[in-house]
Amino acid sequence: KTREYLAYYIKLKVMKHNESQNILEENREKIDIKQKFILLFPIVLRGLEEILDEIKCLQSIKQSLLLSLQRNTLGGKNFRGLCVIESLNSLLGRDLRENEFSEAAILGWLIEILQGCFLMADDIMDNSSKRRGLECWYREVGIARAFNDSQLLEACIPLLLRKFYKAHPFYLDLLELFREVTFLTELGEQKDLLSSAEAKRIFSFDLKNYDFIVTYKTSFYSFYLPVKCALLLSGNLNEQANATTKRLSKLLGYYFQAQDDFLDCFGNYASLGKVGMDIEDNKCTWLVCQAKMTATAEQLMFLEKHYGRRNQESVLKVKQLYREIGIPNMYQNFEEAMVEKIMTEINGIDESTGMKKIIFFKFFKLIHKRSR
Ligand code: DMA
Ligand code: MG
Ligand code: MG
Ligand code: MG
Repeated sequence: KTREYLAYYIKLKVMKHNESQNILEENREKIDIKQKFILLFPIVLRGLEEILDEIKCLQSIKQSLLLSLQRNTLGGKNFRGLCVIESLNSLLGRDLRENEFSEAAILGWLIEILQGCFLMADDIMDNSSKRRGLECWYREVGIARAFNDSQLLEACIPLLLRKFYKAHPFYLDLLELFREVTFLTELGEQKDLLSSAEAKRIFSFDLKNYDFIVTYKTSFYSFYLPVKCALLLSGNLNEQANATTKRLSKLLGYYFQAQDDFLDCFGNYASLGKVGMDIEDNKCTWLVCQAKMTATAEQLMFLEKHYGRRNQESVLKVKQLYREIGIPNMYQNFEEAMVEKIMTEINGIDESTGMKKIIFFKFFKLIHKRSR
C-alpha cells in the first residue's frame, strides 16, 4: 500500500500531510523502518510549505517548488536517510522513542534532499537520460529550470534545518556540517568534470586522481554526513569518534563509487533505473584506471581511440576491451580485498569513544554486492 501511495504521489501531485500521518497511525505496529521513514517525508514537505507561506510566496511558485522537491527526493534507495536512524539507534544502544525517530528521520530527509540537488545537477553535467526509472528532471523541465531547482532546493536545506532544529543544542554544528559537506561534494563533482574534459584525455587518469574524486564527490555526503548527524543527535562530540567516522566513510565511499562505476558499465537499467554514460563522458572511473594500468601498448591505443566518444560502436568496443583485459574479474578481486580491508578497519574501532562497530557493519551489509 505504501508503495502504491508513493508511486501515485511521485507522478501526480504533492503528498498530503494528513493522509500520510493517518497511514502511519493506522499501521504503526506493522510497518518497517523504511516505510515509517517514507511516511515522515510529508512533514518536511509541509515544513517547506510553511516557510514559503511565511514569506507570502506566490502559490504557483510554491507548488512548483514542492513538486520538484518531491519528484527529486523520493524514489531512491534511501540508504543515506535510513542510516541516520539506524546509526542513532546503535549509538544509543536502544530502541528510539517516537520523537527521536522523527528527529533522525527529518535529518535523514535533509540528506536525501541534498542528494536530490546533487543528482539534478549531476545529470545535466553527465548528459544522462534516466534517473530512478524516470526521465531525468532536466529532460522534463529543461536545463535552465532544473539548474535553478537544484539551487533552490539546496538553499531550502538551511531553512528547513532552522525550522526543525533551531532549539537543538547542536543546531549550529548541524548547519555547519551540511554547509561543509555540500562544499566538499561540489569540489568532487568539479574534479570529476574537469578530469573528463582534460585535453590529455585518458592519459591523465590514475588512481590518485580517482581517490580525490570519490572521496569528495561520494564519501562525505553518502557516509560521513549520515553518521555524523547521528553522532550529533546522540550528543557525541568525541574527536576520535569523528576521525573514525571519516576514515571508515572514505573507505566505504571508495568501495561504493567503484561499484557505481562497475554498474555504469556492466549493470542493467531494470535494476539501476539509470543508463550509464561514463564511457561516452570520458570519465575517470575505477574501470578505466585499472584498464590503463594493465593494458598493452596496443590496447592502450585502442582505448585512447574509443574512450570518450559519443557513439555506440565505440562504447561497445571499450566494453569489449574491458572484458578482454579481464576487468570484471579484477573487479571481483577488488571487491574481495575491499571486504577484507573494511572488516579489519571496522573490527579495529575503539568503542570506548562511543562509536559502535555495528553502524559500519550494517552500512556495509546494505551496499555489499548491490545491483542498484
Ligand atoms: C555522482 O557520481 C556524484 C554525485 C555527487 C551525485 P555519478 O555521476 O557517478 O553518479 P550517477 O552514476 O548516479 O550519475
Ligand atoms: Mg552521473
Ligand atoms: Mg557525475
Ligand atoms: Mg556513476
